[in-house]
Amino acid sequence: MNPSLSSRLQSVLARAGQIVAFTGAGISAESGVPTFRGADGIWKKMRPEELASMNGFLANPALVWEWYQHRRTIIHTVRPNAGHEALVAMEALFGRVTVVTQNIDNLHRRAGSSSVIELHGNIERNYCLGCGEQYGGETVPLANRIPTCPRCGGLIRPDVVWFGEMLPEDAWEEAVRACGSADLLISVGTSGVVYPAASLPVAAKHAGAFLLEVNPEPTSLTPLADEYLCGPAGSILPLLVDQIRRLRTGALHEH
Ligand code: BV8
Ligand code: ZN
Repeated sequence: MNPSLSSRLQSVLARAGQIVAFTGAGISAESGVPTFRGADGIWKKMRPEELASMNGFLANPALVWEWYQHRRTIIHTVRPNAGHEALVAMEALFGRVTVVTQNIDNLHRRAGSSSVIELHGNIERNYCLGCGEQYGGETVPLANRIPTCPRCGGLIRPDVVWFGEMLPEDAWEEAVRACGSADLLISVGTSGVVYPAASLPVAAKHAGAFLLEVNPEPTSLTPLADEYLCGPAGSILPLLVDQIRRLRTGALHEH
């Protein structure tokens, strides 16, 4: 499959200065990380509110820790895929690609992206509910005892954004700035249903960005996209990089 890029997209790629890649769970799917809403979606088996919320955590911290440990185990066994790596290649071609990710799996950083904004935190980090002290991934439940803070005895929780929680202010501000000044926003692997993150591609488009969506299925964002490339990120993004290289060498004439 060779996505024939529209002449509009080709001209955007030929001169794009500010590129933002807005990513969701779908870009990590080919690494083997389950998405939330797909057929293998982790929310198929359990309700997100029970697990990815403060109430859920306080009601059953052991279950929530077990869920995050399960996801950490998966993430420690997987590697970034060709989709993550294509965004790194794009960064080399354009000098900078700002990755605004909803994912907590650290795969963009592991792939080598140098500008990653984590809207929903990072599963490798934890912090104390009592005093806010940060703890790393080595903090794990021992014999089902929930990790507590050696400083103040408070409960330690994963450093991720749960439902009903504010996004980290600095990450949000940085993401809004990047999306507001993007020439091209590539939305990859997100169903676009969780707010306020899902408002970012819309804001970018309204601020004048060319909105490109990469997803094997249409989403709520597709009607707004200037171009929709239907397919998995691991195939589409490397092809996009290949077309950019050919555009650069003139092998792909703009028509
Ligand atoms: C907040 C971290 C308030 C934790 C996550 C009603 C209407 C509107 C909003 C709300 C509402 N009720 C409640 C809300 C607010 C709520 C929300 O939006 N709920 C939704 C469900 C309706 N939002 C919040 O609570 C946020 N906070 O609003 O605070 C507030 C305001 C002021 C003051 C105080 C508080 C916080 C939300 C953050 C939740 N945390 N993750 C963790 O991971 O455990 S959300 C989680 O799901 C992800 O981070 C991501 O953001 C989100 C969506 O997932 P996606 O990444 O899109 O993945 P999904 O599975 O859905 O889709 C995968 C896609 O990939 C699919 O399209 C598929 O086709 C595609 N795909 C599959 N394979 C591939 C592929 N694409 C490419 N290649 C492939 N190979
Ligand atoms: Zn503490």
